Amino acid sequence: MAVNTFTPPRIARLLRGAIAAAAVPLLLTACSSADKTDTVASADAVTIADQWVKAADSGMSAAFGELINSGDTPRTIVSATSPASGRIELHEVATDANGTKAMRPKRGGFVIPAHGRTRLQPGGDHIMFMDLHGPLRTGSETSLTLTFDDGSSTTFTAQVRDFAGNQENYVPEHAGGESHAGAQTPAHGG
Ligand SMILES: [Cu+2]
Repeated sequence: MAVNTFTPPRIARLLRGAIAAAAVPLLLTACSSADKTDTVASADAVTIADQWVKAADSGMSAAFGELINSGDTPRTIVSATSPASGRIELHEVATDANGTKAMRPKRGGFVIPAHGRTRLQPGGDHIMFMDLHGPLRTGSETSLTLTFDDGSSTTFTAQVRDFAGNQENYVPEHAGGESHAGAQTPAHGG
């Protein structure tokens, strides 16, 4: 349609537009190629959603939520800390030969698959608060820091909620029977 109007100023304007349009895809390419090198820290690739902590007066509690990995490689959480508990472990729930469910430290930590999710929930994997410094009251919040195997860490807050169902055996040392009545286990009001 503009075949007869190729005056020099018009061509220059067209060229300038073409160069500006080409610059945008170049920038996008640079960003996506950086992602593929896997230099992204795990803490930047993984987010948590729906996180919460079970209300408890003393002793033990647990945190739950959904871990979401937006990156191209699996990520692994190896430890956790919180000002609410002197010690925290990463637990799984297993069923023993007697059919009794008991929790235990999860070897290798929590793995979140590439572009996948790992759900921490009652009756399954959970972040175990082994030694509460004080009561966790319903409606309050506590902070929680997760550390990955690449050394990066992420801190978030989790709301304390009432939860009555799915009571696991939270003193695994007692799961084997009554023979260890005198074992050095944390006091457990229950
Ligand atoms: Cu546990």
